[in-house]
Amino acid sequence: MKSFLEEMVEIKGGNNLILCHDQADSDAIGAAYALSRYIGGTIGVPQEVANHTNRLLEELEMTVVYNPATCDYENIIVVDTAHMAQLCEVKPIRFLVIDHHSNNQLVQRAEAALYDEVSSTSQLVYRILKQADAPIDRKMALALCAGILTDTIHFHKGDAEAFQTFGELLRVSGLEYEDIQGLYEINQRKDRGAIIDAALSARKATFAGYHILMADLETNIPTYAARALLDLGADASIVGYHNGDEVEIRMYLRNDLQMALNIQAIDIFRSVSSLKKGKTWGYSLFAGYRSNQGRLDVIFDELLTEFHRHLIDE
Ligand SMILES: [Mn+2]
Repeated sequence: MKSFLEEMVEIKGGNNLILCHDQADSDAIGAAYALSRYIGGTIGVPQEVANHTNRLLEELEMTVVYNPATCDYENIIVVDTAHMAQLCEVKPIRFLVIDHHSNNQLVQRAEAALYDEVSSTSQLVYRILKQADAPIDRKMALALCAGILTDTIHFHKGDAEAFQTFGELLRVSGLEYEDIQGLYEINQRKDRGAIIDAALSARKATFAGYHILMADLETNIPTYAARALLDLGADASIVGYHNGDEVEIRMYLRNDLQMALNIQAIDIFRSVSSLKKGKTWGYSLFAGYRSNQGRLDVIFDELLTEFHRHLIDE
């Protein structure tokens, strides 16, 4: 049997599509970018890239093709994706997979897979590049480091390989930690003020000893604010942004709360009826929601009920 590296060598320079999940995050984008620099090809995203990834896209000066036609490509490599549903209407028939999520349902159907439940897909792409002895330049290193930094929630968690790979990438590229951190920092004093206001006016509920913080925000940076509330000590941080008809919500869970809930962050969003009108996405520790209708107070109440149900009632 061919190794995964041999598969990559075989399609190198071919008509390749590297396909990310919808709401592609920095790990999907970073892994796809670095892989594309080795094997060549187009980077595809079903509908949208996650907002927080915009600065990384700018730095990498990369082009993403939205809603790519799978029939236009000879080889399709799906990255950082666990379920077909995450690919929306872009459903490849023959494909390869590189992923790290638990319960991956694409691996079985893939023609070949590099699958390991490590901290990020970017680590797995780094393994390929290293085995291939491929040169890694500054942008490739930035892409992979960005994937590792965000999938470990800025090293709130992370396996030894995540730290080691991150360190090796800094060393070979001459990047500094601040270069990657800077991609996700809020530089505007006004925006930092909005996050501080959100934290100070947050609603706190404690169930079974777990602290759940909920806040709304006037500026459309809920992912940053949710991470700030997590840093503050929340076990679950939920931040909403509301503007006219537009509603955006982001939630982070700390690992031990997720284990206690025994349900993924994304599944909490899916089980709340007021979130059925919009679009939900995410994975075990993070969930996002977007809609053009909805009331944050109603949604927050329902989310709290859901936490209560899992932590107290069951
Ligand atoms: Mn990932």
